[in-house]
Amino acid sequence: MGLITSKINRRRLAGVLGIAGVGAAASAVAPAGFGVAYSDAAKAAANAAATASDPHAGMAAQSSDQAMSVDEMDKMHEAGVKAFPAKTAGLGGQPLPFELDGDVKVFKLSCGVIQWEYSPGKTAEAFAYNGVVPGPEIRVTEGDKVRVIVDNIDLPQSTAVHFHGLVLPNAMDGVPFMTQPPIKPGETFTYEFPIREGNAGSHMYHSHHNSAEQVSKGMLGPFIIEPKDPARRPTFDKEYTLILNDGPIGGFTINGKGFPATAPLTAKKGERILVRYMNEGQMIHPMHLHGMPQTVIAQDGYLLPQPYKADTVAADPGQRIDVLVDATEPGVWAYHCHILSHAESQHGMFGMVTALIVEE
Ligand SMILES: [Cu+2]
Repeated sequence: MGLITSKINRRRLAGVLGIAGVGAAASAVAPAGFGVAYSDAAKAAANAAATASDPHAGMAAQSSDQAMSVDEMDKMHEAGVKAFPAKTAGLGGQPLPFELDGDVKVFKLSCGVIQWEYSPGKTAEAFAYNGVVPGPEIRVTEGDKVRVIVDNIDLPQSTAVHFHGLVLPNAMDGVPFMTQPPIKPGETFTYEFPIREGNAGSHMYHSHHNSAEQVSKGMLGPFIIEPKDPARRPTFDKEYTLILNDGPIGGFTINGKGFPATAPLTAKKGERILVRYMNEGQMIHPMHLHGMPQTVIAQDGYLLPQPYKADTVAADPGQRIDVLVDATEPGVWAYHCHILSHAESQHGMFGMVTALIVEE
């Protein structure tokens, strides 16, 4: 009877804590009663949780020093916030210039391997377009004719580029063996297509070959289509694109960087900003802005029939969500993914954290 009770308690505890291995840890001290078992089990669970919350090696500063004092922990949290926004080498997502060939806008993307600094002093091997993560921003207008020349300069793999969200001819869809041969190392491929009316909005381009590795490692970028008639979109004073990713380069990142190397968003009081979330990762990322609501106006580039307000806006993998924020409240407002293990550890905030700074 006693044994059964103790088993149930351990199981219930494991269920509450969401940890599978708690029973074994508790059984080492089983006869001593629930209080002791709880204390030991809780410690074991805390240890397991600390380890489990760091799925990407080298991503966050989770380690085995569980005996951190209150002041030690606070100091690490403070240091992270004080370092924000921290300088790192490399800045992705900047506008890509084009050349005109007649009336065709010609963009060039090169593919290669780089070392990418995702957080101060921390680098990882990345597969990049034009040497940056995210790749540079391609921005065109409905009705444009577009050519994108992709040069696989020195990837150790073939690749192909898919223009995610664009309505284009099948042969330009960028799926090896389905619509085109793979672009082998040393080869180029030219994509050319018109930008259709009705396709305005926040889109993306990314690898569609060995994509779980190539996109995770940086082969992604924003593809923004302006409406031919700007009156068809809500107005705003400035805009930001936040590309979310999770994977081998820095774990949880916004625009290729993890906190404190993420860039803050800024606005003067009274300004309205547009934020384009683009989820290039493999997990959902509910982005929570403190202080002011977000008005969701578009999904995958398409304007919603009825915008709505929310304080936490999730983007599924592959989705783009556009929101407007009226910067009504001055101050430095935390802005982060609300899957907390994507944003904070016992060593402080990291990963998908930035801030909206509203100036008076
Ligand atoms: Cu997240």
